[in-house]
Amino acid sequence: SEHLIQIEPQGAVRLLRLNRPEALNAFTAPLLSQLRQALEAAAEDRETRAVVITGAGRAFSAGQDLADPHVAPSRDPGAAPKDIGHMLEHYYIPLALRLRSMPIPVVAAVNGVAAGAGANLALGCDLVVAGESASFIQAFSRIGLIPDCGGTWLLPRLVGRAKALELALLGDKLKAAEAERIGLIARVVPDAELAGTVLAIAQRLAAMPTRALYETRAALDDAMKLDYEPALKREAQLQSQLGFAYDYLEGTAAFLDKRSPEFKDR
Ligand code: T3D
Repeated sequence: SEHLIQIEPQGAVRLLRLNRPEALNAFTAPLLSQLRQALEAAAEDRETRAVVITGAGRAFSAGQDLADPHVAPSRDPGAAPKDIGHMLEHYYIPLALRLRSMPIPVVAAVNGVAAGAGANLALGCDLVVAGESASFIQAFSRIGLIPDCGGTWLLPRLVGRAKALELALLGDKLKAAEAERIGLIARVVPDAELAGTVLAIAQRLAAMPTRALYETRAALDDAMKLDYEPALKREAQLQSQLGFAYDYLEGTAAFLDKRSPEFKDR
């Protein structure tokens, strides 16, 4: 079948490129399932220690393919209405869950416009780096929908309720620099430097203690729903586990020996 996700291994980093450039990498069921499978394979491969997701061509992704006959409402008044909830249940939710529970860090390299579910796929990654010509659009309200692919959960956590509602209700295009300014994304870089910067970040992450990175994401997400004292206790619990792990032994030994650590846990 067609390679809608191009998989490009670069040492310990695996780059996944959304590959429907002629359709601005708009999502179809096959593309979404290939992306989920590519994440699954990266999670299972012990040699892979970081993932990059980017788009082929001028866009990151235009979100759901609105011309896809499987989801596009029929204009024939006699036709039975389609339940687009199935698309979420079978494709977007499994993808969003797989992304959010990856054992290794995932960096989004946003190379152009990221709209609708395309924006929220990027925002669900651990680090979001965008080229300066990139932009983010919560396009859903424009077509009568709500932010999906994690948007309702991610947006208020990333930028607070006021900005989340501004983005979600108005559905305006937000330039990368403004996205960085309001804390929606981590960093904006010149377009020509995007690929190199993201690869360097992913390579750095790949050399870091993977399990500690994984627990860091988990602890931050947990803390969002905990009071202060339970969050402190959760930190202690995770720290206790990590304290028994090889990477902590190696990290402290390397520090005291003034050498580079060689982490192994994953
Ligand atoms: O349905 C369900 O299953 C529920 C799930 C929903 C999840 C969602 O993601 S809903 C949101 C879907 N996405 C959008 O609403 C975004 C629609 N697209 C745009 O707003 C704009 O195209 C962009 C801002 C992304 C890019 O603008 P621009 O000016 O750079 O390009 P363009 O000229 O608008 O688009 C180029 C072509 O791509 C054009 O086709 P043409 O004229 O060359 O034949 C355009 O129609 C097509 N295109 C863009 N986005 C989509 C698309 N075709 C299908 N689906 C798209 N999402």
